[in-house]
Amino acid sequence: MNKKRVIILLLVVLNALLSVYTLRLPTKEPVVRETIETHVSTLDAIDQTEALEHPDFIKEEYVATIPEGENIALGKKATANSFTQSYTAKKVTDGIATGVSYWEGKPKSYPNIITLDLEEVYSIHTIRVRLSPMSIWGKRTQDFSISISDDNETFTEIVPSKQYTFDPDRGNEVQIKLDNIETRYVQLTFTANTGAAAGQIAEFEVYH
Ligand SMILES: [Ca+2]
Repeated sequence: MNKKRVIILLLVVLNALLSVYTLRLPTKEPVVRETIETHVSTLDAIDQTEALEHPDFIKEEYVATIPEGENIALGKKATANSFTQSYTAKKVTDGIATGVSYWEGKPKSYPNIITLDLEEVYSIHTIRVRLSPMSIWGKRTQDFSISISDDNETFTEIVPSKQYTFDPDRGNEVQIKLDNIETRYVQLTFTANTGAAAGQIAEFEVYH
């Protein structure tokens, strides 16, 4: 064996020894894992599903609930004691809640009274008062009472004046449940509106 071969053999042996040594080197992985696990256990992270469902993180998506039955006000005659510009009472029963299809009383002339004629006596269970759902119709409150009549002369108040909130994030509408009241005329008397100087309705719906 010449000198060159001896050197090569020694290098091969040295390389083999280095490989064995490297394989036997203690890995730091268990130590690191232990550290991480320790921290994770103390952090006790909030369950992701729970966090996503927390009301502070979620903006509830409003889904309108249409009252049961039929809107018997649709296409019926509505009259008011006042209106402004082109926003006449007949706009509240045309089935269009958006755009300029709304009634607005004369500004600063409360009460603004609007009366719906159902043309015959019906048993009604829900009144739905709507403004345009577009966000340009910002959140507001309107105060009104509800009265009924069979002859359009003598009215009986069935729901005293109350402040109702109209919020575009909630469909810009309010629904008032009634105990199956029989009537031909339904009247709303407005005394306040924080979004305008008079009562406003895009659609005045009555369900039976
Ligand atoms: Ca309308």
